[in-house]
Amino acid sequence: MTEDYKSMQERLHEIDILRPLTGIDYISVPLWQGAEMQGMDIAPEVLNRLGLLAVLESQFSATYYPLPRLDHVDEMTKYAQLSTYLLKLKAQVLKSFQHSHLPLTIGGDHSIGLGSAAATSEMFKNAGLIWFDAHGDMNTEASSITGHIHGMQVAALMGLCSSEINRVPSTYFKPENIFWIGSRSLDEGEIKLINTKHLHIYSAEHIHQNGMRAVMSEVLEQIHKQGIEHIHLSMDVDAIDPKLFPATSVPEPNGLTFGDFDIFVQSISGIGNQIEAIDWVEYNPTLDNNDYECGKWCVDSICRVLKTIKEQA
Ligand SMILES: [Mn+2]
Repeated sequence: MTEDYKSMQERLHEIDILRPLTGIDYISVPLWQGAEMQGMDIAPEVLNRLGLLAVLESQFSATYYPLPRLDHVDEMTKYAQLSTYLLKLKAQVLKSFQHSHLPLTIGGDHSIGLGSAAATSEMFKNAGLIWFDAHGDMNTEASSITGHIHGMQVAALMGLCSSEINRVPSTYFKPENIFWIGSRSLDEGEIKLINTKHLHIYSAEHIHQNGMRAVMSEVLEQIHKQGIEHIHLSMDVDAIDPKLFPATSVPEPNGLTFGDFDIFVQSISGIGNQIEAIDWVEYNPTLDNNDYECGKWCVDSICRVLKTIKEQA
């Protein structure tokens, strides 16, 4: 860790008034190595071609911080290499907080959530995390079948991993402060963890049975009960059903509908002023149709989420 980084940490802790937000920092992260599948790395570039950067600049006065590519990753040292990269993202997100800006991190694969949410947990006491995703992403090095980091980052955010990735956060999320929305593909090791730690899992099946509105009102009630005042929102597009949103690399059937997503966005407007950071990940333009319909939905949805927050801030 560099001296610069350390002194920035000290300065950050002196800042206690972060609202009102004074702007949005759009951080693009062309990372695919956390998923070990290419395609997601060009998501920011395609979304910008579809108007994302222009609309963020014109309607939200956003500033653009494109992160460089991570070119070569060695299988033997991948945890260390990815951790170094994710620490750079974390530093960038901390800088946004320092300027009272809202960091909007666009991936890339979902491993980027480790870098960005590590900044949120370090910055805000008792921070909460909403993990909108078809997957649990809470495997450890021991339980992961693939060894892909984009399935392990929440375990690292709780401090449960053993490799270098566990050192990306310096403050871990309390397991009870994490809320999984839309999960439906959980590995054996993850199910064990859910049962031993009594994690808040709101599966897609549970949402189908009870409705998104009821589920989100329960989530918001828990957030309030646990005294969580600062929330990191991590949005993986694969939470949506792949019949509706096919442009993602690890699709899982029986997902959420666009209607569920709309209700989700309406619901979080109730805590819009508590949302400190947003990730948007796992869109794979190479799997989109010729009209980039999924990409256009992403641009529109990102703006809707931001609008919800901006109106509350
Ligand atoms: Mn996922």
